[in-house]
Amino acid sequence: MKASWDIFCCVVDNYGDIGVTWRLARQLAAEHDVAVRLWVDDLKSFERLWPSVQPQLASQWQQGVDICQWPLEWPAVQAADVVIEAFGCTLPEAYRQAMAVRTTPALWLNLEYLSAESWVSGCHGLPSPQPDRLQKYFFFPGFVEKTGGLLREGDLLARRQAFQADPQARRDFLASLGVTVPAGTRLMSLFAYENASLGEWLDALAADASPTHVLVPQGRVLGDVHAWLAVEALEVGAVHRRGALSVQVVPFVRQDQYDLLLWCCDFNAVRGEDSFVRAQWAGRPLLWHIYEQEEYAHWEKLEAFLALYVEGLSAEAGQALTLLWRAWNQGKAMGQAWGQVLQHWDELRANAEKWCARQAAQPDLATALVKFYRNWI
Ligand code: TRH
Repeated sequence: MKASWDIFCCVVDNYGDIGVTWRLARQLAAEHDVAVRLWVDDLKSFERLWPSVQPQLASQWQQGVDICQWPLEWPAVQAADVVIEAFGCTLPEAYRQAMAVRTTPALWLNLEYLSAESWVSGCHGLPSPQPDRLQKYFFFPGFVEKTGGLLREGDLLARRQAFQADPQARRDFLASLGVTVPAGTRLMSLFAYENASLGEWLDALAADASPTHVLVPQGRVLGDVHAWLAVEALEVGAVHRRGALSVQVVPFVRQDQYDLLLWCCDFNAVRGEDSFVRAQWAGRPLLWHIYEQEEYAHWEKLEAFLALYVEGLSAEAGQALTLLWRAWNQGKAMGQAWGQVLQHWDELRANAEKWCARQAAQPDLATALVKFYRNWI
């Protein structure tokens, strides 16, 4: 009989929580032959990422996953063999009791947020002692050995490479979004939170000698784009030109289509957790808008990632990228840092592929979870 897995997702805000858990659920069902149930407290946010989700349904099947609305009144269900509590969301008490009365114990995993900080490898896989003989462990995704790795579907990189080697596939996908990019134009995507640095970056792109086309999926940064363009309406599809820069708002696409958007671009600005990882698999240089935490805790995460990412770069290119990322995340001037990044463009592009290959040499997160379970049984 297939092992059963329950994944619990509480949407705190934005799309990262559901983005990560949905990706994991799909991959477990598709590649590891396990029965996956995904409990989600906000199906409306889910629908944005995956429009075939019907928010009014208490349960529904999508992509081989049993998706259940996490109800206020918890139903009597049997606890699964493996229980994933994503990002510290608290399990319903009745479900905890259902775990405690199983004849064979359930494996309970607390799937944590992604971080490159060095303490992560020391905490990954540690037990979290519980009363009533429940067995809970911390499971940390990560970029280095002794962590749980990153979400990566088995065929992801082969699909990405085939797509990037096929100019017609790129043109067709962009055309489906209403986008045409003249040859020789740098294509960039911009997915970010509100950001005070944006205006200066767009100024630099507009003043550049080479043309740039920026695609902005509908979302939180649009207010800053709108203010910079100083137009009355910012409609999806319309192209706004300023000097060497053209800016176009594109629809928020289905999660698997967002990969294609990243693969099409020469440079991707991303945010949070899931888009950040997907941009790394795109093999192209990126700019990360990190999710801000209390007491500036995100800053150490940012620096820890940068320290790893620049390892393969010359000191000058590493410095240029570091300055750009710091400026973007502090709302500081971007013009000079962007100019320096352009000077090291080819090196940054080659490093993005190297980084992707280095990460792909580690087991992916879904495989690592399955292995953890097998070793634990
Ligand atoms: O949306 P995010 O900012 O999400 C989060 C949450 O805020 C979370 O609480 C926080 O802890 C975490 O970040 C760090 O960014 P993220 O993680 O990149 O999630 C966005 C998802 O949206 C991702 O799965 C990709 C998807 N997406 C689409 O499906 N279509 C699109 O057009 C775009 C732009 C994104």
